[in-house]
Amino acid sequence: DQEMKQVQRGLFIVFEGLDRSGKSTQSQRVAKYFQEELQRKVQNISFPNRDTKGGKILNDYLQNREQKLNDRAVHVLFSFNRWEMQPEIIEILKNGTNLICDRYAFSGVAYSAAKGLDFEWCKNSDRGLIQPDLTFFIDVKPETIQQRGNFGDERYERFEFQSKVSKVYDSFKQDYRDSKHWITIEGENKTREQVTEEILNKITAYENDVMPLLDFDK
Ligand code: T5A
Ligand code: NA
Repeated sequence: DQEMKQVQRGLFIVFEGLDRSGKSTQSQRVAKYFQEELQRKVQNISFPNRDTKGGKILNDYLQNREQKLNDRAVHVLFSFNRWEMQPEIIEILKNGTNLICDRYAFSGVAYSAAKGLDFEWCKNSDRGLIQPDLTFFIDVKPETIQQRGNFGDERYERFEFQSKVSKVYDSFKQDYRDSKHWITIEGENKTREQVTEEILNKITAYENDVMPLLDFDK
């Protein structure tokens, strides 16, 4: 029925990148722009969500208080943490609120594969999750993040390890170079403001191109 009004669902935007690459900074700046300049509904979330049951274990693990977990168990916990949040994510998007999410399934694969776990195996536990409309990969070198404040506080914040994670992200970059859902943002030698401007331009271009109506069954 043409008379029926469909709710335009919210955009699901994800930020990916190495530790300290500027994801939180950009998530917040983009959300602020949506809210204040565009008067659009927006919400921020991040993974891992350290407040859920699974998230508490992950927090202890990342802060080196939990030592016994093996790599596969950790991988599945990160994935579980995303599954826990699916109903809430769907609800937010259905209500027409735009959702800006700091890390998602790409992180799950990148960090676990960097430990040596099989790449395809790593993808399995996230299959079927709601897919983001846009994933922004903020591309910054391990050398750069190492110079940033507080690098080294958590488990994975070591130069060698971040270099391995960077290689996995590079393979995503290759695999998705022609996808309109993945956008690599060159993050070297740019101010926070310059990075935000590029991201906002990409979002506008995406929305002018395709903004699908609510459809979670695909
Ligand atoms: N993990 C996560 C997994 O192993 N598997 C998974 O499935 C998931 C979801 C915690 C860890 O968990 C791992 C990955 C992580 O190791 P996290 O809490 O997201 O994940 O940890 P971080 O990525 O380290 O979060 P950070 O807040 O530390 O990094 P951000 O958000 O990328 O960086 P941000 O914005 O806080 O900026 C860092 C610093 O750089 C400055 C900022 O002001 C800040 O000081 N900065 C810039 N400086 C110069 N130029 C710019 N353009 C800058 N932009 C920001
Ligand atoms: Na960190």
